[in-house]
Amino acid sequence: MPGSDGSFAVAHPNIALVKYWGKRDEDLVLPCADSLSMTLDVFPTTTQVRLADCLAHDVVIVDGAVDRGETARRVTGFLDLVRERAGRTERAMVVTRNTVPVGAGLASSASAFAALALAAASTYGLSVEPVELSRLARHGSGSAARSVFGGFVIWHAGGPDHPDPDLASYAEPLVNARLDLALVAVLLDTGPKPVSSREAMRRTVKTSPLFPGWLAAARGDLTAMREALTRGDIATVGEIAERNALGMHQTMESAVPPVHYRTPASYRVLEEVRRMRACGAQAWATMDAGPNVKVLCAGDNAERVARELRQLSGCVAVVARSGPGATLDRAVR
Ligand code: 2P0
Repeated sequence: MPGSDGSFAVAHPNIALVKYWGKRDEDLVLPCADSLSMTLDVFPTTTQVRLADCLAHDVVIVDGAVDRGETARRVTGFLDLVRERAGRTERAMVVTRNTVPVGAGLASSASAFAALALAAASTYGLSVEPVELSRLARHGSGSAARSVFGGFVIWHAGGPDHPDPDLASYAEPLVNARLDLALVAVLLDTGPKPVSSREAMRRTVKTSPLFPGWLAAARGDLTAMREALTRGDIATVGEIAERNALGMHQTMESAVPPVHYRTPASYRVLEEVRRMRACGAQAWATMDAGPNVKVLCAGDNAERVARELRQLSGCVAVVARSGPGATLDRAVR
């Protein structure tokens, strides 16, 4: 049971090796296809949810400042769902701290809504069983369903024919994966992005002529990725992840109007990664809804790849490895 300080939860971002791009149901946040990710050990979000019955509305404090904008609106919408399921009405004080640069395509909403889901479920008395929690976190932000778990994680889209599609779409750990994978995040620009990933996804699904082809390829990518992770085959993991991510960017760049997250600096890093590979290095690029490039490599090679990328790009490059799932943290105050 939460104490008078409510519940504190910690969650980490994840990086998709096979991307989630496109919803088939916006209200329930149901994706068009399964996706597969690795939860990271860097950039955690810590969130406290405390009941505040004296308040007329929820108060949301992000990184020390009261938010009255889009973030607060999304948090309140999520808490309304939690309250409805819990049969409760009390408003809450939500205090959250991010260490990931917000809005830079480094999955801040994944760690944010995974931490919020766990802290809110605990405070309002809902189940904190991980699969149920992943379904709940999904309503806040799709990718948050995956950050509930540590390591390699698959998020099931759920079949459209399932009698309860909400129940059918959840994340779970990939149990047979055996690969010491690391990621080097090259931070080119950590400012806010021009178009939200939610809007970019919507526009892509509606208007991109490339989307159906990418989606069909992504389904094959997922099967091949699972097999490669089980074999510990880093070259295949890297190749699939790179082509899946670049294909995703092509879909949004061909939307109407187009969404361009890749900047000249992103293209330079993508080119450096190809050059490193041509010289024999095992390194593959992936990108999300932002300009930053993340480079996948073997864990024992990560520091060397990061040094080289810092030299070539002149940018900050952060090494991330496999990290834990969301946890309740009673020590944080
Ligand atoms: C992913 N991204 O699989 C993909 C790849 C960005 C690019 O999940 O609308 O913030 O809240 O469900 O989870 C970012 O999308 O979107 C994302 P919503 P979310 O990691």
